[in-house]
Amino acid sequence: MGLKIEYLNSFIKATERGAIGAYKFIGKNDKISADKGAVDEMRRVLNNLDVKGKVVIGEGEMDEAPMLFNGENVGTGKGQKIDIAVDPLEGTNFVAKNLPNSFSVLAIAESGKLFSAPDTYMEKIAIGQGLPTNLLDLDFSVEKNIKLLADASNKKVENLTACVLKRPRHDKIISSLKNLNVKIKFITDGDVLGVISVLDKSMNVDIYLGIGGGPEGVLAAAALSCLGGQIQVRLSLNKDDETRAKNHGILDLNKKYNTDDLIKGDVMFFASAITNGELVKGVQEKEGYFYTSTLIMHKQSKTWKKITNKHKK
Ligand code: VTB
Repeated sequence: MGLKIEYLNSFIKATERGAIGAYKFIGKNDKISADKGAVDEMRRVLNNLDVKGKVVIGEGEMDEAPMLFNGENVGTGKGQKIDIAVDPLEGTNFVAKNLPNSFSVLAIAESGKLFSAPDTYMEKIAIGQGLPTNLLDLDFSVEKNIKLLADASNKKVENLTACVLKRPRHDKIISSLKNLNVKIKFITDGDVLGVISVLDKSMNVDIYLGIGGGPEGVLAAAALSCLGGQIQVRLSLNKDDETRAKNHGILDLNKKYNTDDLIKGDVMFFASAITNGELVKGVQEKEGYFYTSTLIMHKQSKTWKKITNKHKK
């Protein structure tokens, strides 16, 4: 069945407005207001859409009382039942400090088809399209994964680039990559873009490795699933997190999930830039209008496009 094609035109408004909502907080050193600006705007759009939507990846658990919480129903209640994953402001630090690559992000799938990840850490390994299925594995050493990738993509190990979130927890991965002479692209935040950069040749990233947010992992998986990229993930939990994971119905805490376990069936992915991004331009304000640029992907129609729209202020 799949998602209705017209959702490409309606759901884009949710990330566009999310980006505009955060825009006025760029460089204001106020992460909380920036996030709230994005959430409020995105939520308003979602509640006007003719769908029976359920947020399966949101801003947190209901008892923490945020808006767009996990389990929140959105939409008018008329129309198709769908699952929604949101990150209204991916890269709060980037907006607060006026740095590139902050986005408002959303993915949708048919009801019951998106993995509801808890808000915990997650190990991730991701590669782009056109490679053998399940080529890499989180249980292989970095050396083995890199060699497999080099062979499969017909490149020399030293010509591969790995994207890694700069954190002390990645020191071991980083030293293995250095020993192999792999090029490293460090990011300081924003691993949704980090992961999906394996899809876009212009970003020159062959593999993403490391531990980041669980919800961000599912959003990135939605994008990879649209274009035939691959990700494997596993929750990375401390003691308190175990209850969180169990509340999400996860019984096997050590399970490794591949792209098709995270995203089943059709999926759409939207990312509107807030500050300027490597993939699309940030929000611009000119002569009474906001201009937003959004990366859109849809699995069933094999869509990958960048759209700039004009919004009256
Ligand atoms: C991760 C990553 C996100 O924040 O959640 C990170 O997935 C937080 O990691 O993309 P630390 O706790 O190590 O700071 C982001 O980078 C931005 O939301």
